[in-house]
Amino acid sequence: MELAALTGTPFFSVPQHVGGPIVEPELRGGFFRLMDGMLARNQFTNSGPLAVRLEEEMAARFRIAEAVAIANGTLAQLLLLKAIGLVSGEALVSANTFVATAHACEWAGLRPVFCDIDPETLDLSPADCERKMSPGVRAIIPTHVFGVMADMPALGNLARRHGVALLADAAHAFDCDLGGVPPGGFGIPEFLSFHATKFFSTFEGGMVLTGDSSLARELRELRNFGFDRPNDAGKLGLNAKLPEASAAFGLASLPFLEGRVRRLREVRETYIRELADVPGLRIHHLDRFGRNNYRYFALFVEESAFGLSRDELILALRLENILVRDYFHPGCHRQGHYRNNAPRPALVETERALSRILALPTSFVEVEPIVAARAVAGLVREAQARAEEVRRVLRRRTE
Ligand code: T4K
Repeated sequence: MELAALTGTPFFSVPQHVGGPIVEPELRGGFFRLMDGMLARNQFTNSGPLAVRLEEEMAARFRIAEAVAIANGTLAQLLLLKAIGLVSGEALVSANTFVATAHACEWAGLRPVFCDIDPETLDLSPADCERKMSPGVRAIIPTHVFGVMADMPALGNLARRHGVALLADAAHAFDCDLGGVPPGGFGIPEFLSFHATKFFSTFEGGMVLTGDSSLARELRELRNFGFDRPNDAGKLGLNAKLPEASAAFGLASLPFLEGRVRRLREVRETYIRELADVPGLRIHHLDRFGRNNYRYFALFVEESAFGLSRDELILALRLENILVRDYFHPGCHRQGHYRNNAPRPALVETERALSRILALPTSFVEVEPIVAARAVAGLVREAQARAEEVRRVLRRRTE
């Protein structure tokens, strides 16, 4: 295959993103029908029938008593923290998560304390949480990165021993599980994100899963300005309701999720087939401990064996219009807002993983997914085979 770094011509004519929304063509009809109904009813928001139906569908899907729809994942976490009174002290969180996980803690009044990861799962390390436990810690909040669920039994044990709360960021974990137990199934509340980039999307959206109906009632009041009686805001709430149009998109997607996961798994299998023997690449496992939705495909680039650094490979692929990402490099602890609060000692496993990680696209625009995945893998192989030339060209471009 010819490389754009050497020829100047990108392989893909349109950008292929990690996280471009997934919309099956057949989904549109169902969505527009639901939108027609919404327009006819003239109810656009305020817990309309579509948002309520989405909550019922999700409660059944996750086998949980309560699914509370919220405007996005960040607000779902914030309201959950407020509802259970986690509004001061510290929370142990992973540095390998989207910055929203740490931000929502701070908005609630909890100072995030960044802990290292387990190098196999890339999730919060129970051992490092144990080391960082202190009298100020009130909660442990792992993130199920790429849908690989954190070690909930070990974290649950730790939380119980130290008398702190455990909840989880399940933003990536729609239709994922740990040994058959889905988010929400460990007896603690978990929150989801339905952002446009996610496996299951409502454009923007989020949800809290809980078995506790009084917590669910509290969340429903908090997302609606704190109204606990008509025209009487008994508590400090805000506006975090899920619009009907968002719920409509989610509901219209439901019949397609089985096919979606199958296609994503085929893309993954294609990548694995084509990349498994490339020197200097190691593929991140997703389903060793449970079910995954395969929305993400991540690998680690070992520069000495691959011939290019991870960042050089990113540049080479961007020239092909393949907009790969290095999620969640550089880690929350290195984001401007948190830089002065650097963890000590350094987060060795986090730094190691995040300096090598690369996420490839799993959904594609205007190209058949398997054909596209084969092409992406072919370009990665070619970059490795011609690493020296590619490096020379990239260096010249950045001089
Ligand atoms: N916890 C975790 C673990 C999370 O991953 C997230 C969100 C949250 C909590 C918070 O949940 P929300 O409050 O967001 O519901 C994106 C998303 O903006 C963010 O929601 C998401 N995580 C994060 C992992 O990814 P970026 O800045 O990395 O990517 P973004 O939004 O630029 O999208 C990626 C690419 O996809 C774009 O370059 C272009 C393409 N794209 C994106 C959108 C939104 C499209 O083609 N169409 C689109 O509509 O943050």
